[in-house]
Amino acid sequence: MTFAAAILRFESIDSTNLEAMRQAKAGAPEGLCIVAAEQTAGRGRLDRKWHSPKGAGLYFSIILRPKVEMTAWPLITLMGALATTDALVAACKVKPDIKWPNDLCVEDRKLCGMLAETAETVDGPAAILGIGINLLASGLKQFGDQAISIEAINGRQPDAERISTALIAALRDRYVLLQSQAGREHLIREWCASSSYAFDRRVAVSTASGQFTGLTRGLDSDGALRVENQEGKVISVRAGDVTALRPSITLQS
Ligand code: BT5
Repeated sequence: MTFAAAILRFESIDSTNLEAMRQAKAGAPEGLCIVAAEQTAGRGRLDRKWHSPKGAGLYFSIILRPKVEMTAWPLITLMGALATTDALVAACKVKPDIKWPNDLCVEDRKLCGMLAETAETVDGPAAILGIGINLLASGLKQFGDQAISIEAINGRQPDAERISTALIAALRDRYVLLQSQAGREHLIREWCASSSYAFDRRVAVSTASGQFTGLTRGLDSDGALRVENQEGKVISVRAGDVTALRPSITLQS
């Protein structure tokens, strides 16, 4: 149920997720990590890009072959968010907020993005978990106040090696836990305790089938975000973007 981590390093690569996918299809075992100093085609969700200039971020992917049914695979993104939080606390004393489903933010600015994908391989389906962490402030100007780096938070450049070592250790621990009995309930509980988005947050939700606003009401057991819409109906959001809205002001007469 656990893995021996090995790291493949690249100076420059298209995307660590794409390389992990190629390696998984070629039979790589779970635990293989891909780390690159630069990505020339770093990927976000829905064909978006992850800005990955040389030396300015940690660009990391890991191959997993989870022994849980596929309906629980969306929990891998949430597990990644918790493991990255553990690693940033341990290595840099930074405690980010988790924004559903795949962002870590500090002061509502994106510090880290996560991209979980699946790959069909001869050894069965694999999950590729990609994690991008902004280390340096340089190169983020184009995002204005939407993005932030560890350097900007701590006032000094972080030790990338220390973060990736802490990240692999945290991923191993969280992965073992996820596959243990009651591991999923534990994960959901801890996620909710680590995210200001879990409960009573006014959000705008944008999905392939439309947009609506509402109040967050925790997570389903498969990691879907529960959002109560204006009509009081709770909708489970499995894929989409969530944006925080300012709390509505109630005027008293
Ligand atoms: C994500 O997508 O946040 C997933 C990012 C995953 C990146 C890692 S790096 C290692 C591995 N290999 C890959 O190729 N990918 C993974 P999404 O939620 O769709 O957010 C993408 C959006 O974030 C973009 O459209 C930009 O607006 C913004 N963005 C791009 N680069 C950024 C950066 N470095 N810092 C903050 N925001 C960024």
